[in-house]
Amino acid sequence: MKLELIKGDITKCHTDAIVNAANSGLLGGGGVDGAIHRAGGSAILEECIVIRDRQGGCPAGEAVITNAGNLPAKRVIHTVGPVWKGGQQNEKEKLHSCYINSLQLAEAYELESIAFPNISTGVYGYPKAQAAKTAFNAVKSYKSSTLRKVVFVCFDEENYQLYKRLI
Ligand code: AR6
Repeated sequence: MKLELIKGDITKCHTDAIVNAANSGLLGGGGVDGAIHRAGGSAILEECIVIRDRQGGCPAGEAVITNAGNLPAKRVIHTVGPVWKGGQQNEKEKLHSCYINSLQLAEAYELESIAFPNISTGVYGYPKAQAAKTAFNAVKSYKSSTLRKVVFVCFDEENYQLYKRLI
């Protein structure tokens, strides 16, 4: 699996899947979630509603997959990061699971490339350096036979510099 780093807007990515940092309600929100639903259009939300009706939302650390509406990607994987509460509430394990479960879903759908935002490092307040290490370690340790490329998409300069050092 090739690892890439870019600075920019994940809605512009042409990878097979892009990952959304969603909330457990799955009905959209601010940050990258808002950007994805705005750019992708209502088809994504419609599928989120179906999933929500079926399983009642998505707990932190887990992931679900939908169409990608008008986005250049083929699929959106919605994962729910942990809210940072000081580090004693299994935040690290949950964040690690976000990456692993998203990769597993991409593999189950035979996707070859996936782009991740810096999950939990916005509204959810996860310290960026710690989140970057967890994200990087999770992806690095993942062995896949179908996935060829993983892209880390950093929106802000601080995250970009942190990932640059790791990669
Ligand atoms: N492309 C890539 N990354 C982005 C973009 C974008 N277009 N926009 C923001 N980011 P956040 P969270 C980065 O707050 O912390 C939502 O309301 C941003 O700089 O989007 O997991 C959800 O509905 C940051 O580094 O997600 C949830 O309620 C990273 O994306 C809640 O926020 C994550 O910031 C989730 O909080």
